[in-house]
Amino acid sequence: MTRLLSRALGAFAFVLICAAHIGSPDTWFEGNAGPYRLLVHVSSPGVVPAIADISVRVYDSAREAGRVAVTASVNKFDAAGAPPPPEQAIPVAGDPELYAISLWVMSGGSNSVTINVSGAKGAGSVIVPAVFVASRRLSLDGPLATGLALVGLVLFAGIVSIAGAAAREASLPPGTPVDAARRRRGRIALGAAAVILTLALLGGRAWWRAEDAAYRRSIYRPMPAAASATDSSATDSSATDSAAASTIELRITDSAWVASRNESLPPGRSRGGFTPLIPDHGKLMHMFVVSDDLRAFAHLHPSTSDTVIFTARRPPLPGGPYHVYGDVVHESGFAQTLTAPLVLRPQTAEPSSGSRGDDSWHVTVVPATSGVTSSRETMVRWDRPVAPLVAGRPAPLRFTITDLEGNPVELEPYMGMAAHAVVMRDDRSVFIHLHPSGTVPMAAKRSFDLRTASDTVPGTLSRRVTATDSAASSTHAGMTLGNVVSFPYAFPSAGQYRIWVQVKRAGRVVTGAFDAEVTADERPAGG
Ligand SMILES: [Cu+2]
Repeated sequence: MTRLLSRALGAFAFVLICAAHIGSPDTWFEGNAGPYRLLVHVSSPGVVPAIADISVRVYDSAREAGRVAVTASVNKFDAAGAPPPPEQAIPVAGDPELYAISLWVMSGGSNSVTINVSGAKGAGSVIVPAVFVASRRLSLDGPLATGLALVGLVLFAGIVSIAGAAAREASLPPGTPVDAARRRRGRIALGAAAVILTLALLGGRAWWRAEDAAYRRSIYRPMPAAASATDSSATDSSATDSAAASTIELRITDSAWVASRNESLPPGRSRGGFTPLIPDHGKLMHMFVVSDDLRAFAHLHPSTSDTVIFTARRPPLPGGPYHVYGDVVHESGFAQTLTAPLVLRPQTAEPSSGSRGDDSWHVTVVPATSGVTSSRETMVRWDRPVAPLVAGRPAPLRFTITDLEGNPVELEPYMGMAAHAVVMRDDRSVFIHLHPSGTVPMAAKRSFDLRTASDTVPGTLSRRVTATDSAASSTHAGMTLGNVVSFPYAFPSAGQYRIWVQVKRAGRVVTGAFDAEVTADERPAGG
């Protein structure tokens, strides 16, 4: 019985599988709501439905403390659905700029959090896309499971013996001896109660298992994908500029996705639950190719004709085991990272760092603790906080870009952004692509900003998002950028991380690589 119960109560606790960005499910967003600049953090509960904790930092609002009103609401990506009324966020004691609120997330997938701020400077609001997926399975284990199993055993024995005793002597006056017939009746009742209770427990177990199986099916996994590389037919490096250049290919193998692309469906019809892809910074996929020893890194933009096979030109990366990460954004604002292992064969061309158009790559030959950059003219310095990096605690990643003499340099937008960063844990359990605006892809934000109540047919919204994305990518002339870039973030877990930071200067992409050691949060859980 104990075995049955403990088995029914689950196998192991707290299995973290993955989320839209690998291993880093929280949303960070820095941007403006009307006259106020905000830093928004939305914690991902990892199960749906559940409560998400949201914190909003209203920059430079300390003087207005108590007079700034912050409200928030969670809204599922659903054009027909009416948004819920916003709820009031509570000022956090001890921090005059910080407001906190906990809101229910009722359905998984692409959601958004709308933040409204009003104060002396005026009022404004901002929509922050947030992907909520079931990424873990909570279950019972250890002392709690054993304790509950023991309680269950006692209850079982209690009910069975009460049933037996009731049938045997409930109708006898006190002190009357029990005869053989009553004894037999008692035993029959005892047996019957045991059989009925066992059947009820078996039924309960079947129900539990069905629920558990349904939940396991709802746990999010990115679309499966496979990566491969082709070598150019020619052996000399002069072939790298010909059509027969070596390529790296990522192919989505999700059967529902592939079927929806191959069959002649009306444009935009979605199958397999995913809406069509929309471009982010003008690209349908941002492909990152990272060697398993983290020394070689490439940020590529493959071309595709069917959104199933994505092909990029191979940069001069050294041979060895790699993993490919393909960041895509769906029309619904749902962002996911497709991943697949890849083995690159060594090439005759010497591995090197460089860039070609918007594609860039960086090969470090020494451990990257000090910030090795891919350029001989540009330095990227990490303005590391004095305090150690702690898992789960906000620590903006700030970098200063200078020339070799330490003078500030002029940055250019790299695909419409001041900077791009990739954060990866050395065991590949965390992979995330950050911008100074946070973890939210700009395309996801646009899909919420441009959505109207009439966008009920998949494909209509994506056309408008595509139009504004290409307009935004081509009109960043005159955009003023300092030489300091900062990414809002908190490392999700303790461990060894590598960070690649990418900026553009004088028409060339500069990549800096940094190592970070993140320690565990020593504070008690829930603090
Ligand atoms: Cu980027």
